[in-house]
Amino acid sequence: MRKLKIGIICYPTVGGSGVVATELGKLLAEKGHEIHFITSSVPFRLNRIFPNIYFHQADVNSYAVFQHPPYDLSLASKIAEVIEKENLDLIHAHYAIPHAVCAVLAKDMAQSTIPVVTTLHGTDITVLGQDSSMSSIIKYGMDKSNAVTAVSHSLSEQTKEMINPNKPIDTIYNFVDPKDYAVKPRKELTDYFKLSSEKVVIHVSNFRKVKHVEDVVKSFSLILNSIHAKLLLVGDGPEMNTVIQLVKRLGLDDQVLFLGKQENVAELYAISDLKLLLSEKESFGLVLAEAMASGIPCIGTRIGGIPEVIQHGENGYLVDLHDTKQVAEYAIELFTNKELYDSFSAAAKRSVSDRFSSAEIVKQYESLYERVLQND
Ligand code: GMT
Repeated sequence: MRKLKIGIICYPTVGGSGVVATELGKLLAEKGHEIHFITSSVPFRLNRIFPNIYFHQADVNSYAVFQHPPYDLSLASKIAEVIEKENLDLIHAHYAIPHAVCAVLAKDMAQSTIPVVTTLHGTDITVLGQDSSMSSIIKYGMDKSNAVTAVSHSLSEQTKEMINPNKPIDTIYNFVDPKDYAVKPRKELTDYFKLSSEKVVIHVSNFRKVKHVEDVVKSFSLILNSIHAKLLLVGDGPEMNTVIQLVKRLGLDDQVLFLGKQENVAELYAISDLKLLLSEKESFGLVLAEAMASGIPCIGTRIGGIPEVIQHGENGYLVDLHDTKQVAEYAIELFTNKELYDSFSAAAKRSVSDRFSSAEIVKQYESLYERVLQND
């Protein structure tokens, strides 16, 4: 494929969509494309210098006359500037709103015909799409894009039902680079976090209400009736205080460790045995694929895109929302049957390399870029 100049618009902070956008940019750069991140700060996963990756900052200032800082407009102006100055071939916006809409506005400002590819990550559709005042601008962003992708079939279907866009939606799954998760357990971490007889259960999220971290703690407390274990809670967010209170109430202070936001989750997966993700909404659950790449079986809710990642009874288990008893039963089954555990662990790694490996998924994005450029 010919080498392209690609502008990537995403949220730069910790979060699945920012991770996917940044990792995609890095992998495309490794393949020789020139990548221009246009974001409000340096994406947090952009932790190495690449000669063909550029960063353009959209400054978001507060002005006394404006009640809210004009993020979207500053970003659109910056995108328009970069389209012209760098002579970009294509824009890839992550999130329909605001980013696809910003890209479309920028294209118009720059009087350009540059194609816009939009990737839907979930929250824009599953939360904002329910708000009728937002659904028409989401539809606008999608219809004005040259191609739209969603990170799971579930999200594609849900978007069609809720937004009814005129654009078809391609499903391109999220991805991980399996070699990033081939990490050996560090002895000092293992010694610090657990006794040798203990299993480690891990949960990673932004502690939003939809993640139901309380169900993770309740399930863990039931697991403790049969298994010596520790729970690592990684991340931070609005529900943190509620979770802290629950841990206290259940008398689990010594068994539950709050690690806050962490960047190097691969090292934590390397010392973990089981991952729980018990969300009410989840378009894909990138953290599941990350854990599976480390050989960690996962238990997740039968919600959104999770059943496309966890294959029930093969590499993990699916449960109904709030069914903490079932979570504990499955966890105990895995912890007490080594043969079963080992087969789930191997299947978890295999399913990531077969279905969610970065090398394969990046090719799918490149073919899509080629397609929109040919149709241009
Ligand atoms: O899960 C979140 O709250 C963060 C959100 C984001 O924008 O980063 O995650 C969404 O996008 C991820 C990457 O595509 C998906 O893996 C998550 O499942 C999705 N979150 C939800 O759908 C709630």
